[in-house]
Amino acid sequence: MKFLPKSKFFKAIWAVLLVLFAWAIFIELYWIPFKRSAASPGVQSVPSNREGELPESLSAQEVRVNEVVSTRADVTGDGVMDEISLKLAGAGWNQPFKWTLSIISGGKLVYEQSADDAWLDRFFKDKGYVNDKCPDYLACKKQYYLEDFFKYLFHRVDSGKEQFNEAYLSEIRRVTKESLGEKYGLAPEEAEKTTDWVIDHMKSGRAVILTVPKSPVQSECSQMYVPRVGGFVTTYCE
Ligand SMILES: [Ca+2]
Repeated sequence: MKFLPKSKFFKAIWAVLLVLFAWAIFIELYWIPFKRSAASPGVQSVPSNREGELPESLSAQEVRVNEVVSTRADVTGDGVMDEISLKLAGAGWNQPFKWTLSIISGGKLVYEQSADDAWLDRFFKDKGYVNDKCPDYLACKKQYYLEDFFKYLFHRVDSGKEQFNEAYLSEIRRVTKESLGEKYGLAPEEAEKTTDWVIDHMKSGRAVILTVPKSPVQSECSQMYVPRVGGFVTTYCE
């Protein structure tokens, strides 16, 4: 190494140190804060709404559905409101749903049923499947799960309108007695007595019937809350 004259050598050292010092200040004051702000989602330069964070190809209906629709009504007949809720779950509004219907009475779970609606999902696009008014798959699907499901879930027995003829009554009697024995383990004599109460309750016009939809065009057997067993008993099947 060829040495520079002493004074020039020190000048060069000072110049290099000065440049390094200036560079360090620049890094500390400008570059590091700039990098931090670009990486942080909390700053204003990044959209703060949730849709802004989604990839462009993901539309609102593809976001995972985990929704609970609920209502209150006295369906057990004790004069106290019960909590009825339908929990919907699916990979998106354009994907099939699974649901769980539950009824809570006096803090106790008195009914729970789950279903996987994968088999019927494609029919929501068919005109007239839900009704004639909803225009497309998504609108019909929302109409069914968010409106119609609850609308037809319960009805009060209208003893003035329903045909309580002998054939109908004996079918209610047969189905109710069977359900009380199979589902709740009631002995035949006890099941018979409880069935009498069910028939009388229906004739009184105070009975509330639960009819869970299988699809927009089919439903499960009718059920009724029976205090004697603390749960819903099947009373009639179409
Ligand atoms: Ca109640």
